[in-house]
Amino acid sequence: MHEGTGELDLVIVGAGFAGIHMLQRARADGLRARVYERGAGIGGTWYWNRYPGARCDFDSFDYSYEFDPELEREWVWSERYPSQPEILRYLDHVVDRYGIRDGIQLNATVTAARWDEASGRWVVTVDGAAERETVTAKWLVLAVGALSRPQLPDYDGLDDFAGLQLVAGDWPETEPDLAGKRIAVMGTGSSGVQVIPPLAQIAERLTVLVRTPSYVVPARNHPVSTAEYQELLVGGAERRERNRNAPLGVHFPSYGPSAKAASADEREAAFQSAWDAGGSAILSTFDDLLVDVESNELLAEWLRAKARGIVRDPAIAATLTSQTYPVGARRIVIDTDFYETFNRDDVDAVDLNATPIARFTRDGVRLADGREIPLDAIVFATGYDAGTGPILAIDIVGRDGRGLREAWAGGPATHLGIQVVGFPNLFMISGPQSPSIMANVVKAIEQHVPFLADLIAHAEAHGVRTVEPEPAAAADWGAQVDGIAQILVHSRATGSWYFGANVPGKPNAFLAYAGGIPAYRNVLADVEASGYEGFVLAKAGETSEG
Ligand code: NA7
Repeated sequence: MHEGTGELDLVIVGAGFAGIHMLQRARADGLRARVYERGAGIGGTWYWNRYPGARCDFDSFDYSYEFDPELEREWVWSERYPSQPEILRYLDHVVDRYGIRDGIQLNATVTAARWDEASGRWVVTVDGAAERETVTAKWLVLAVGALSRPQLPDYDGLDDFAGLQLVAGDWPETEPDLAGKRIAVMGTGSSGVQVIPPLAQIAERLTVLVRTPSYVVPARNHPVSTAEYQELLVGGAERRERNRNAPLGVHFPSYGPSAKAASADEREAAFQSAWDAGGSAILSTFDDLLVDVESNELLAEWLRAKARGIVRDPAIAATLTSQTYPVGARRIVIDTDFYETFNRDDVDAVDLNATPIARFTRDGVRLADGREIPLDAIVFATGYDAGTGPILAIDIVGRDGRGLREAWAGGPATHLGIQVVGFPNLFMISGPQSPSIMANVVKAIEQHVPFLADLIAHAEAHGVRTVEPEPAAAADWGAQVDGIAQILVHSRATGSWYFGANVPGKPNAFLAYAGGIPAYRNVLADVEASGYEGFVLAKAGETSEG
């Protein structure tokens, strides 16, 4: 179906995993839909994260769509974990396979969206490369990603720095020439841990600026031949089923209910087996690791000891193992040669807690103890304004002229992480208060897309003009989200981005539903089966308020 320019049924913001799947479903349902994408290519977060070493931390098979068995059968991944370029190739394939490329407008940033009560439509402002465009649509779906707005520090002197400033999550399309350069990397989350080893290989000198070290486990990435991948597909259905029943949306083996109740030998065997298998499986070795701080500390100390066993310089080892938060309370990080990289003579680590940055200078960075580190380039792997940031970057104005920035001044408030009271017909995919960052996000997306597509189809079939959550249902959902977060060890790391603490002025609120993928699926299924209980579906002339 071909759509005209100004009038659409559905506007989707973002051409990552979420927006592409939503467009594919919307087209299949016969909607006039279009995706607006800020980037010059598709891929969303994966488009921007093109830094050396960028790779997903879930296995390729688990990190791909399962909505179409034929798609699943015809695509062959070449490595255990998909690299950033391969993910882009996969998404390109998906877009071509479903013939939806003409529904995606690139270099098109949605800057504002205003609800027009009279027409019952969203008026969406799109800033293109050359011109500003306005489109209207009955339905607006934000598929903007949870980790798509990099958060950068603000140090004195950064403007004076004469070298290159690079951002992991906004890496230049033309690969910068970093060979033989003196480089610093700031940040040791997933992005920093991935970018550090390849940069160390080409830099003259690499300095890692560490404030909060991660718990790091080996990825054990390896090539996968076509024959091996096809063999894996034979067991694909069972694997999908196991994943469906796993909180993260990816199944990992459990060795027992409680780490602290297990014997030292049992613990050692379980932890070592997960360490050898690679990936984040280690967090699932015992069922209480994310809820019992004593059990958690047993794993945390085991991981610190592993790191100390690899990193030869005791001072650097101490810096990289100074975690004071429970393992898993921030994202566990999987690596290839991260700790080993610090055994190179040309790589150093600075503990910013002991020696903070005083300022940047023209030639590098000056530390509080007066030490100057001369630099040609600094790489910021300093994280994201997660969850709410990409949504609030758009000036969204709902019913009665009320802005979303105002509505969320105290933190995100949603129903099911899908809709906000006062913002009819506006939906989020993997938004705040949904599983999103607490799950394999592709699986979280595959929960939202069919739910939203079915809801829109139901509304269209029944002459519904507006869909909006009931305030009581939304309040109840917010309480559930907070309640679950309190049970987890995450509540002991309120200084993390999961709580918004990495962004100055951001309200302290847990950003995701942590009840897991299976529980969330049941919630969505019940809502759909009940005829959308918790939502007000109003026909023309009816009100959807309260
Ligand atoms: P993360 O996980 O938010 O990591 C960002 C890191 O940057 C973290 O260690 C921060 O420590 C550090 N940071 C932030 N600001 C500074 C300053 N000013 N100085 C030193 N260090 C700083 O982001 P990633 O991009 O690595 O990973 C995001 C997700 O991508 C990840 O969860 C995976 O899902 C994939 P801080 O906590 O601020 O002390």
